[in-house]
Amino acid sequence: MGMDRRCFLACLANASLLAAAPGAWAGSKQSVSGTPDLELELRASPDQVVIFPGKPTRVWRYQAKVLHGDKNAVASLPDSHLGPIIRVQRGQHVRVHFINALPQPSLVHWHGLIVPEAADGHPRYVIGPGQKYTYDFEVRNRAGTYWFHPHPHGHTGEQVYAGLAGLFIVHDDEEQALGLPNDAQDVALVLQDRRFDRDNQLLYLGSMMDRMMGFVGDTILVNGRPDYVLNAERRAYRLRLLNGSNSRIYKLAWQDGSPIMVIGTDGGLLERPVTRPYLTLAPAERVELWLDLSLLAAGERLRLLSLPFETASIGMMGGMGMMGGGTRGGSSFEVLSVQVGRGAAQPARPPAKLSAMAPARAEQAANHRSPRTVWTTMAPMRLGLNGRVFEMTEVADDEVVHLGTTEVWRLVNEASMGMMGGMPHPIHIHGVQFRILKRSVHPAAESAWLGISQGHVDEGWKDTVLLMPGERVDVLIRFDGYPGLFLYHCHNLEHEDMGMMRNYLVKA
Ligand SMILES: [Cu+2]
Repeated sequence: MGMDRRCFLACLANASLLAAAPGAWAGSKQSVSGTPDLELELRASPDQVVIFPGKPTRVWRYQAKVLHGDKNAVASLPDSHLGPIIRVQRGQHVRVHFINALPQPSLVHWHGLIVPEAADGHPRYVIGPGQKYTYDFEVRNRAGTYWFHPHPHGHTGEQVYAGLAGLFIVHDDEEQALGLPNDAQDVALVLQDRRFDRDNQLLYLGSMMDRMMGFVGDTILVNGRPDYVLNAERRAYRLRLLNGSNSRIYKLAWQDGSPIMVIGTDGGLLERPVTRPYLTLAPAERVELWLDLSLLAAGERLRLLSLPFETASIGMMGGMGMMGGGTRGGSSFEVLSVQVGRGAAQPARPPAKLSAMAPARAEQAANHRSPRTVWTTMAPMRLGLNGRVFEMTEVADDEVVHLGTTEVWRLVNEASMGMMGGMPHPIHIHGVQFRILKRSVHPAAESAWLGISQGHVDEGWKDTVLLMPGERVDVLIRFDGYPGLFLYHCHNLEHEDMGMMRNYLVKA
């Protein structure tokens, strides 16, 4: 808690310094000049919404309006305080004027997008209440489901928790030629867990344990609503799932046991559809599903469950089953249900080929024989990366990469296996989309790992990868975005806020 406060004050100090610095208001230095294709005002402010009968719930929310460009580029997430959904075409120049109408410093990170450093939402660009910041970037990413959320150091968890999470959906020509389900059949679903008090108000971080393990709620919300029902027709759907939870990992499965068909991951479409018996979805990860409801009977209800799983089989916590019990695993619970309509079935097939993807091989990286290694570390009550915690502008010698190069990063989650019995860490790297080369697991942690490892979709482009206790994952990263200071961190938001985050520098 002390560390949090210190960071908060440091952030404020930083904000005031930056406010006076030239360029801080101008957004990106590498911005495209001229009139943007899409210009938005995005405002974050407190609001009240009715989630349960009785008192409305106090939330924080984003609201956007189009100042210039396609008026349909912004849509609200239906019946939700989350969102909005911003839809763009690859190659478009986007300018977003962010207005912080919150009582706290904030800023916007465009999760998964390759944008210049000044537009990436690094916490050093935080702005205070009442201030404004302009994000200016060209959409370089492939068609896919990206998202945006606050990133002020020490307060990301509470701000996302309060309701700040929107979707940024990119379309491109390759994707549009596929004729995938669109309009009402293209559905975004944000999965979150929350706790509420008797007055319907959000509760956050009850204990030190919440902070160390990550917050878990006892109520599942989809698009900000409990007991979520998607009313659907008997035809094919494209479901875009975002795990917008602070720390909860889902093991998703259809209740009828049918396999889950996946067509996309964090960075867009896969080469071809794949199926999984269940899906493991860690915080910040996205998957796109193909769901053919023409196969179901009229009026049927299909439930999406989260199945129980262990997070660790070793050490104190795992041994006592604390992490496996109750909120994280324990028993199955329903995430959402799909109510199938009574109209005629309209069968459809997913395209056999979705997207062109070059194979990813370790040999493409100059350092493949000696990968750059990132260890999760845990000094007592101090989670870190390679033994370090976040410092606003600090970069160590081994945190420098060069623009235009390709590297293997070996992410290792073995150090935390001891005292706390192991914790999952979803690692997010800003400024890039990467490929997963291989996973392996320490023998002592294998049994828990086997319970979720069939649910990864490692074939596609990723910006966030789950490291289970005892796991190591090699990822292939090409630094072909922008030079500057970018972040890599745990996307368990409580871990991130405690400092399990570091800068890396991309040198031009
Ligand atoms: Cu973590």
